[in-house]
Amino acid sequence: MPAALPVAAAARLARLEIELPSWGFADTGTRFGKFLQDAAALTLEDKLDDAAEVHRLTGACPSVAIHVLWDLPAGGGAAALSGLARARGLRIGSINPNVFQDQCYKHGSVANEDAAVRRRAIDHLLASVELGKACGSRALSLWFADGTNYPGQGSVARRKRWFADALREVHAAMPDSMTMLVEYKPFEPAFYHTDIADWGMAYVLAKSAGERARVLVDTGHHLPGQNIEHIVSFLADEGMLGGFHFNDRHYADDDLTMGSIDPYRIFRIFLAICEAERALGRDLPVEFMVDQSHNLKPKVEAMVQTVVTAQELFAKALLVDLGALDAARARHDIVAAEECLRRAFATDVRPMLAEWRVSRGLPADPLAAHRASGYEARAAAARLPRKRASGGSYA
Ligand code: LRH
Ligand code: MN
Repeated sequence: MPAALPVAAAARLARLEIELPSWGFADTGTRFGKFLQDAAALTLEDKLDDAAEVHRLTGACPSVAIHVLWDLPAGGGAAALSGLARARGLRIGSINPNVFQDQCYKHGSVANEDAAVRRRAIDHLLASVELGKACGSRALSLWFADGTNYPGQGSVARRKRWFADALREVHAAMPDSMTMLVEYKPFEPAFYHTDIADWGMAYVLAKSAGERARVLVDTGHHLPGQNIEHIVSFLADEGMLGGFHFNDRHYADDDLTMGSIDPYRIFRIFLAICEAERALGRDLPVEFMVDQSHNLKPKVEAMVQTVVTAQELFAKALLVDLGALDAARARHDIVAAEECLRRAFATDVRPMLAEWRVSRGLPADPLAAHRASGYEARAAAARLPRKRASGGSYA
C-alpha cells in the first residue's frame, strides 16, 4: 500500500466536511438520568466555541447543526446566530426543528389527531425555514417522534396523509438554496409504530414533498441485521440520498461515537459513497453530519475522536481499488472482490493522515493536540460557576 495518501484520495478527503451537532457538546443523559460534565457547554456560544475547537484541530468541521428550541430556547436570536458562528470561523449548518418536547406533542406533532396541534407543529417548521433563510443554511433536517405505543391507537393512513400535507407545505416555503432532509427511525420514543419508520417511508414522503427533499440516514436508526450500506447505495443511485447522521451502535439508537463498535460497517458505508461518486463523476451532494450524545466521554474529545475516525475510515474506503473490484465481480471471484475491501480496511492510514494533516498546517494527531491544549480545563473553569447558577438544561 502507498506510503502517502494518493493525490486523488487526499483531495477527496480534504473536501470531506463533517457537520457537528450543537447538542453533542451539552449535558445529555439517558432515559433514567442526566450526567453533568464540568466542561459541558451551557450556552449556544459555548457550543460554538467547542465546535470551533474541533475545527481548529481537524480543519474538517466548518458548520454546526442547530436544534432550534435547544439552541434558541427563547425563540429569538436568529439574526445574531450566523454572526456568532462567523466570529468563530464557522457557519450555521442544518436547522433541526423541535416538534417532540412540548406538552402539546404528547400524541404527536404533524400527525396529531388535533388539527390545532398539527398547525402549531407546521408553524414551527415554517419558522425554522425562516431561521434557515436568516442564517444562509442549506438544509432543513426533519426528525419526528410521531408514532403510537399501542395497537389501535392511531390510523396509519390518516397520519401518513397529514405528514404528506405538512411536508409539502413546508417544502413550498423553502428557498431554492435549501434542501429538506427527512430522517427515519424505526422506534423510540414510540414503541408500537413510528410514522416515518424506515428509508422507504422517508423516500415516499420526500418524493411527495417536493424536488428538493431527500432522505437522511441516521446510522443508529436501523434494526439489528439491517444492511445500511445497501440502503445507502440504493438511495444514492436514486438521487434521494441527502445526508447522514453518523454514530455507532450495538443495538439501535445508542448514539455512541462513530466507529467505536463496528468500524468495518462505517467503512462499507463510505465505500458505497465512493462507488456512487465514481458513477456520478463528482462528489455526492450529501450532508455528512454527526449525531451523537456523549454521556460518558468528555464531549469535545469524543467529537475530535469521531472526526478523526471518519477521516480514517473514509481514507481506507478511498484506497479500495475499484477497478480490481469490478474485475473480480465480473468473473464472480468473490474472494478477490472481498480481498479488495479487506486489503484497504487493513491499511494503517494513520501515518498517511498525520503527514496529510501537517501538510495542511494541522496537528498530526488532533486528539493529542487537544489534550495538550488544556482547552477542557479552561472550559470547565469558565462554565462550572455558570452551571451551578443555572442548573443546566437538556442539550
Ligand atoms: C432522533 C435524532 C434526531 C435528532 C435527535 C437529536 O433520535 O436522531 O436526528 O433530532 O436525534
Ligand atoms: Mn439523528
